[in-house]
Amino acid sequence: MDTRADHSADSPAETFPFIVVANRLPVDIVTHPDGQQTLSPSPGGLVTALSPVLQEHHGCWVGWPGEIDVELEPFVTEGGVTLHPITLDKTDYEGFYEGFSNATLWPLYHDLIVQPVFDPEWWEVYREVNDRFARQVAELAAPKATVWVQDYQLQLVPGILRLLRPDLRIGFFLHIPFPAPDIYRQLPWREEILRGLLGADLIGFHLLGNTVNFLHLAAAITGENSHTGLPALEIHGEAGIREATATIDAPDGRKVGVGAFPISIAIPEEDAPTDDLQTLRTQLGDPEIIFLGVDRLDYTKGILQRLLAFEELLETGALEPEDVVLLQIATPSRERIEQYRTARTRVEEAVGRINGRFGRIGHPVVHYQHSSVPHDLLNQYYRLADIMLVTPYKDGMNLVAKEFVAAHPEGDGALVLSEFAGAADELTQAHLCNPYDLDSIKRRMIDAVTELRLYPDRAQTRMLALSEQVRQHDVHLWANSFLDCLEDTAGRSTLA
Ligand code: GDG
Repeated sequence: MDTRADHSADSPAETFPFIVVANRLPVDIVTHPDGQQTLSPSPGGLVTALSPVLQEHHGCWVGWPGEIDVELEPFVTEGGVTLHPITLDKTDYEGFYEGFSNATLWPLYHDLIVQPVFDPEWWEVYREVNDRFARQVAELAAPKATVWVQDYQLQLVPGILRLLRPDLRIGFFLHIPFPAPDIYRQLPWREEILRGLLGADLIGFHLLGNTVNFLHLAAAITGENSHTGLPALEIHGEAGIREATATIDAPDGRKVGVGAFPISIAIPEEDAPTDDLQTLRTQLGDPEIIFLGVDRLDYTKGILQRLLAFEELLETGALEPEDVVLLQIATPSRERIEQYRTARTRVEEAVGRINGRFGRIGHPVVHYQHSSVPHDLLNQYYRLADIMLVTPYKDGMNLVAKEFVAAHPEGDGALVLSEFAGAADELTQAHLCNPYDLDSIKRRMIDAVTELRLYPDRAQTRMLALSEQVRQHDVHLWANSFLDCLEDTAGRSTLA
């Protein structure tokens, strides 16, 4: 989105036919020397996917600008999209964002990798903040507008909005996994959240498995649909696009669509010049094989496991320190939450130990950075890497795996991918590993190395198949597929 935060919205009473509501606005706040604050764009996959629809309809994006206690006026981007900031104070941030969203829902939805905290005060704040988002959207939405609510932080918004504005067409998409019913049922507020979601006309997940989990849960908790058993799930059969849909009865008698819509990426258009890549390779000591990891520093991502696998391969001599490096970008994330601090400490201890054991001065075997890199440089690292390591214990999709594949259209390189990343459902030609089994990660890393060294044709065939899958199923297809289905579910489009 070509955001330029220099002109304010036409009038506060303006309403919009298409609204995206997400925890974060697609911007960062920039504070100038004179204390003045403006917004600068922070592009991402979701922004790229939704920008064309938002621009076409002069739509509006409602969200938090990323800093507490900052009150900003709405802004209109150069593309004509209104960004409507929601203010969060310290109590909101701690209870809604760090607390209920990221210390309760996040671990629960990622299969209890760490223990979720169930705190009634956090739940209260989560409800209040969801209510604030919903009321803001209710004011901004034109009659019969389409509203697309994003992700686990805002699961009560569809239900509240439905009560405030029954005329709206409401879609909801969950970007993280949806767990098995027995895990979900631990949540003291499971029924309220489920009813919140059922306020939508269409509830989207990444995967068929998430959708089935949700259908079981909805039948068990609401008691609706229980007379007929699970509703029929229509399987569409193509990995990567609207894989399955079903219709269920909400407690208020409405029909609600539920379906799998695997998210994807915007395919990069330009190639970085190759001499830049050689410079980067030289900086890393000109190794034969560069392994790459790119993750938010999150305990779900399995960063420590991949470091331990790398260490054991060096220890046994399966890999030689002269031949290989591991480049790990770990962007800071949720740093005030205890489990995130512990995860960082363990990762950094392992990096230090491995370099101490196998590196030499000026020649580390692990190159580690705990800060984000600019988008263009990240793309160059993707292109430079020989083997991408994506080893999460659980991941809704994992866009990094798809970004790496898209950076290798010629079929060079290899991808080691966890079976527990959503992307594994589509990227079946990757070297799939079980991140809970260190030997499995090691085997797949060695398979990837061996194939690149000895059977390059086979390696290329795999990567070309992956590349084809990602290119044919980009993020625009994802957004259109969801919005088309929302239109089918909720009747004629007001966007038409
Ligand atoms: C959630 C779900 C689901 C990372 N480091 C840098 C950087 N990144 C960018 C990557 C990628 C994005 O961040 C991370 O996306 P992922 O999908 O890998 O993971 P989550 O952040 O956990 O996202 C996930 C996703 O939502 C979408 O639905 O796939 O399962 O957990 O785009 O490129 N970008 C830049 N510098 C970095 O250092 N510029």
